[in-house]
Amino acid sequence: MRSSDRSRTIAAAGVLGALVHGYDTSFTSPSTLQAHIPRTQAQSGARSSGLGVMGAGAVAACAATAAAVVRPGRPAKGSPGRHVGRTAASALNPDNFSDVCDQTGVTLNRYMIEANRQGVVDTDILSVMNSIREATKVISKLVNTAPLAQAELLGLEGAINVQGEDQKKLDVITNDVLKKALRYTGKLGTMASEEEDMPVSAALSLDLETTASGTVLSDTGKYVCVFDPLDGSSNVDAGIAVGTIFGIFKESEESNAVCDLPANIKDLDGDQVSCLAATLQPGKALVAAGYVLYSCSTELVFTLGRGVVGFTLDSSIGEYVLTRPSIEIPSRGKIYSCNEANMENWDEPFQQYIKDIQTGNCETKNKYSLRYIGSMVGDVHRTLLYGGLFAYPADTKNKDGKLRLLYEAAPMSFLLEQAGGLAITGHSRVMDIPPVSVHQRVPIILGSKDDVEECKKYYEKCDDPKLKERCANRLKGLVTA
Ligand code: AFP
Repeated sequence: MRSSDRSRTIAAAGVLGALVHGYDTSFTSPSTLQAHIPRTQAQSGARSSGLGVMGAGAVAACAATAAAVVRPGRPAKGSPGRHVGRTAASALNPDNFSDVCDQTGVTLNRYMIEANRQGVVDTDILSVMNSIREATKVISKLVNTAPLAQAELLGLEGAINVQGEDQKKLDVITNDVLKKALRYTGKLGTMASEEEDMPVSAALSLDLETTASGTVLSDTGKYVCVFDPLDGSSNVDAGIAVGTIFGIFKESEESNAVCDLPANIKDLDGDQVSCLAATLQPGKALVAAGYVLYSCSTELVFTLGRGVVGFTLDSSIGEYVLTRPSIEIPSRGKIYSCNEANMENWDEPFQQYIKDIQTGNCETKNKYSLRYIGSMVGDVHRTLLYGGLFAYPADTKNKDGKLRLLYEAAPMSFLLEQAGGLAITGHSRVMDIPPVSVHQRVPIILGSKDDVEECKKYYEKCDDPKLKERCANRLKGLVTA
């Protein structure tokens, strides 16, 4: 647990991981990438205590929804995202759940209770996921009803967020919804959001003593949650798909590690330094990650480090219901997704790769189709289900691309790897990059394993030393972005 007097300073991020979190910061060749499987309680044989086979919440949900008659079915064979035979580290098998309510199917609550029973997650993660569930239901409602709400809700709030972008009211509101929901778990040590300039203690700047209901919040959190509450928000006025992205790290138990503080954060107080140290972990340290897509339907897709599962919000009962028990990305696709307007500025290998898949001058000889929403969650969701490739590569203007490592690229990479896909920056694996700042950007190319590997060959063939150096430096935590 963090305490305000704990003095932790931060080293150059390349060493930070090793010092603070104890993981391997060495270069991992993307050509030998394997799905990252974090140490879970299941893997260590530990088992958390507490909840029975069917929690009271799940029973109540079933009873309360007896009028609903459709039990969500499984995806048909060959349908997008169908499980195709994962063995190791696969998602929970809902066929083994006893007493599933015929009316609702497997709700998210029920699924998480089973995950806890099976030792995949502890009760703290359960609480954090409960908060994400409740907050994203509210965000779904806000997004869906935004055009009906007051006109000013759609407009600019007038503030500029920490990225220097116009901050829309919905950005602010959704950030608040998620932040408050997460704080009230009492299970988080630290939170970092796209909308905040620095990570914050989950207990700080909130009246610790008592909430409105008189509940005392505890500062016992051992997890760190990073999130982008409303990614793609510039699309929201046009009613185009947007999403929430989240990632959950575990706070290091070696919290007294002493590192050197980079000059630019010397003004931080002890708590801020602790929060920063807890937050700056590479993707391979994530214990859970996912997104919620607010579109024709509201889809929650996540990984607990054991495969990928998908839930759909059934608004008639206000519950997320399991609709994709195990998602595996096809090993090849026929769709690429990127902002092609940037093509002439892209790194040469990516330019060449795209030209070749456009014309069929590639391994499959297929001419790929372009689909691009400009909303990462929507574009990644389609890529996950249909296969192919989503990318926001580096270009001459943006040498680190546009997307944020901590709360966009890393969680999505974890998810993609858990679904059997890959995520690279060009030469290196996104999950291996130690962040040096909360809002650090990183180039990303993710998707079907064979497509990403084919794309990576273009980078390997390219002997541009500057490009190689940029990739290598990111892995060493030498990026200043
Ligand atoms: P906004 O949140 O400002 O709409 O940005 C969305 C985003 O971060 C990501 O969701 C998209 O993939 C990407 O930016 C789109 O960027 P371009 O508009 O440059 O293509």
